[in-house]
Amino acid sequence: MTTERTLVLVKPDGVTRGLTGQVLARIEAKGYRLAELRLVHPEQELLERHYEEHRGKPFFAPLVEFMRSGPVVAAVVEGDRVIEGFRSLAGTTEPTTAAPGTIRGDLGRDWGGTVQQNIVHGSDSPESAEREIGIWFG
Ligand code: RTP
Ligand code: MG
Repeated sequence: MTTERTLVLVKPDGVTRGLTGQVLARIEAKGYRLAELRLVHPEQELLERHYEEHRGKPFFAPLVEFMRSGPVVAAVVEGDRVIEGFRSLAGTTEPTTAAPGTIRGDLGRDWGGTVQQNIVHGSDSPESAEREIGIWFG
Protein backbone atom coordinates (compact mmCIF):
# COMPACT_ATOMS: atom_id res chain seq x y z
CA MET A 1 0.00 0.00 0.00
CA THR A 2 1.71 3.18 -1.18
CA THR A 3 -1.16 5.68 -0.84
CA GLU A 4 -0.87 7.21 2.61
CA ARG A 5 -2.30 9.96 4.76
CA THR A 6 -0.29 12.33 6.92
CA LEU A 7 -1.11 15.07 9.41
CA VAL A 8 0.32 18.45 8.46
CA LEU A 9 0.19 21.42 10.84
CA VAL A 10 1.01 25.00 9.95
CA LYS A 11 2.26 26.12 13.35
CA PRO A 12 1.38 29.51 14.92
CA ASP A 13 4.50 31.18 13.50
CA GLY A 14 3.51 30.12 9.98
CA VAL A 15 -0.12 31.18 10.34
CA THR A 16 0.77 34.51 12.02
CA ARG A 17 3.37 35.32 9.38
CA GLY A 18 0.83 34.67 6.62
CA LEU A 19 2.62 31.61 5.22
CA THR A 20 -0.33 29.17 5.20
CA GLY A 21 -1.04 29.72 1.52
CA GLN A 22 2.58 29.13 0.55
CA VAL A 23 2.72 25.90 2.56
CA LEU A 24 -0.52 24.59 1.06
CA ALA A 25 0.60 25.66 -2.43
CA ARG A 26 3.80 23.62 -2.11
CA ILE A 27 1.81 20.58 -0.96
CA GLU A 28 -0.58 20.90 -3.90
CA ALA A 29 2.18 21.70 -6.41
CA LYS A 30 3.92 18.48 -5.39
CA GLY A 31 0.72 16.65 -6.36
CA TYR A 32 -0.66 15.76 -2.95
CA ARG A 33 -4.34 16.12 -2.13
CA LEU A 34 -5.88 18.04 0.76
CA ALA A 35 -8.40 15.64 2.31
CA GLU A 36 -9.25 17.72 5.43
CA LEU A 37 -8.43 21.28 6.45
CA ARG A 38 -9.29 23.37 9.51
CA LEU A 39 -8.14 26.36 11.56
CA VAL A 40 -7.79 25.37 15.21
CA HIS A 41 -7.03 27.08 18.53
CA PRO A 42 -5.68 23.96 20.22
CA GLU A 43 -6.14 23.23 23.92
CA GLN A 44 -3.25 22.36 26.19
CA GLU A 45 -4.48 18.78 26.59
CA LEU A 46 -4.67 18.16 22.82
CA LEU A 47 -1.11 19.47 22.36
CA GLU A 48 0.24 17.37 25.21
CA ARG A 49 -1.24 14.29 23.54
CA HIS A 50 0.10 15.33 20.13
CA TYR A 51 3.64 15.78 21.53
CA GLU A 52 3.43 12.76 23.88
CA GLU A 53 6.78 11.38 22.62
CA HIS A 54 8.54 14.55 23.82
CA ARG A 55 7.02 14.60 27.34
CA GLY A 56 9.82 14.98 29.90
CA LYS A 57 12.21 16.73 27.50
CA PRO A 58 13.35 20.28 28.39
CA PHE A 59 11.66 21.77 25.33
CA PHE A 60 8.27 20.10 25.98
CA ALA A 61 6.60 22.88 28.03
CA PRO A 62 7.94 25.77 25.88
CA LEU A 63 6.89 23.87 22.76
CA VAL A 64 3.32 23.41 23.99
CA GLU A 65 3.23 27.07 25.05
CA PHE A 66 4.44 28.16 21.60
CA MET A 67 1.82 25.95 19.92
CA ARG A 68 -0.88 27.73 21.99
CA SER A 69 0.39 31.20 21.04
CA GLY A 70 -1.89 31.52 18.01
CA PRO A 71 -4.04 29.60 15.56
CA VAL A 72 -2.84 26.40 13.89
CA VAL A 73 -3.95 25.15 10.47
CA ALA A 74 -4.39 21.37 10.53
CA ALA A 75 -4.62 19.30 7.35
CA VAL A 76 -4.89 15.68 6.36
CA VAL A 77 -2.84 15.26 3.20
CA GLU A 78 -3.03 12.22 0.94
CA GLY A 79 -0.80 10.69 -1.70
CA ASP A 80 1.71 7.97 -2.50
CA ARG A 81 4.50 8.04 0.11
CA VAL A 82 3.20 11.40 1.39
CA ILE A 83 4.61 10.89 4.90
CA GLU A 84 8.18 10.77 3.63
CA GLY A 85 7.41 13.24 0.85
CA PHE A 86 6.03 15.95 3.09
CA ARG A 87 8.94 15.65 5.54
CA SER A 88 11.23 16.10 2.58
CA LEU A 89 9.30 19.23 1.52
CA ALA A 90 9.44 20.53 5.12
CA GLY A 91 13.18 20.10 5.55
CA THR A 92 15.13 19.27 8.69
CA THR A 93 13.97 20.38 12.14
CA GLU A 94 16.26 23.39 12.61
CA PRO A 95 15.06 26.13 10.26
CA THR A 96 18.36 28.04 10.25
CA THR A 97 20.19 25.13 8.63
CA ALA A 98 17.34 23.39 6.77
CA ALA A 99 18.17 23.12 3.06
CA PRO A 100 17.13 25.98 0.78
CA GLY A 101 14.24 24.78 -1.37
CA THR A 102 12.44 23.33 1.64
CA ILE A 103 9.63 25.06 3.57
CA ARG A 104 11.77 25.49 6.69
CA GLY A 105 14.89 26.35 4.71
CA ASP A 106 13.22 28.99 2.56
CA LEU A 107 10.77 30.50 5.05
CA GLY A 108 12.20 29.86 8.51
CA ARG A 109 15.05 30.80 10.80
CA ASP A 110 15.77 30.78 14.54
CA TRP A 111 13.88 33.39 16.52
CA GLY A 112 14.64 34.10 20.18
CA GLY A 113 17.36 31.48 20.42
CA THR A 114 15.15 28.48 19.75
CA VAL A 115 14.43 26.10 16.90
CA GLN A 116 10.79 25.57 17.82
CA GLN A 117 9.37 28.11 15.34
CA ASN A 118 9.84 25.92 12.30
CA ILE A 119 6.53 26.66 10.52
CA VAL A 120 5.22 23.14 9.95
CA HIS A 121 4.74 19.70 11.45
CA GLY A 122 4.45 16.47 9.49
CA SER A 123 3.83 12.98 10.89
CA ASP A 124 6.91 10.76 10.88
CA SER A 125 5.40 7.27 10.33
CA PRO A 126 2.09 5.64 9.36
CA GLU A 127 1.43 4.87 13.04
CA SER A 128 2.09 8.50 14.06
CA ALA A 129 -0.07 9.75 11.19
CA GLU A 130 -3.12 7.71 12.22
CA ARG A 131 -2.62 8.61 15.89
CA GLU A 132 -2.24 12.34 15.11
CA ILE A 133 -5.15 12.45 12.62
CA GLY A 134 -7.30 10.94 15.40
CA ILE A 135 -6.21 13.68 17.80
CA TRP A 136 -6.85 16.62 15.42
CA PHE A 137 -9.81 15.28 13.40
CA GLY A 138 -11.17 12.37 15.48
P1 RTP B 1 7.67 17.98 13.72
O1 RTP B 1 7.41 16.86 14.70
O2 RTP B 1 7.14 19.32 14.21
O3 RTP B 1 7.27 17.68 12.31
O4 RTP B 1 9.23 18.23 13.64
P2 RTP B 1 10.42 17.22 13.72
O5 RTP B 1 9.92 15.81 13.64
O6 RTP B 1 11.40 17.71 12.72
O7 RTP B 1 10.95 17.52 15.15
P3 RTP B 1 10.75 16.73 16.53
O8 RTP B 1 12.06 16.20 16.98
O9 RTP B 1 9.58 15.79 16.46
O10 RTP B 1 10.39 17.93 17.51
C1 RTP B 1 9.08 18.44 17.51
C2 RTP B 1 9.14 19.94 17.51
O11 RTP B 1 9.69 20.39 18.76
C3 RTP B 1 10.44 21.57 18.56
N1 RTP B 1 11.78 21.30 19.03
N2 RTP B 1 12.42 22.11 19.83
N3 RTP B 1 15.74 21.46 21.13
C4 RTP B 1 14.62 22.14 20.96
O12 RTP B 1 14.41 23.21 21.47
C5 RTP B 1 13.60 21.55 20.09
N4 RTP B 1 13.70 20.39 19.44
C6 RTP B 1 12.54 20.24 18.79
C7 RTP B 1 10.36 21.89 17.08
O13 RTP B 1 9.25 22.77 16.87
C8 RTP B 1 10.08 20.54 16.47
O14 RTP B 1 9.45 20.66 15.22
MG1 MG C 1 8.39 15.01 14.98
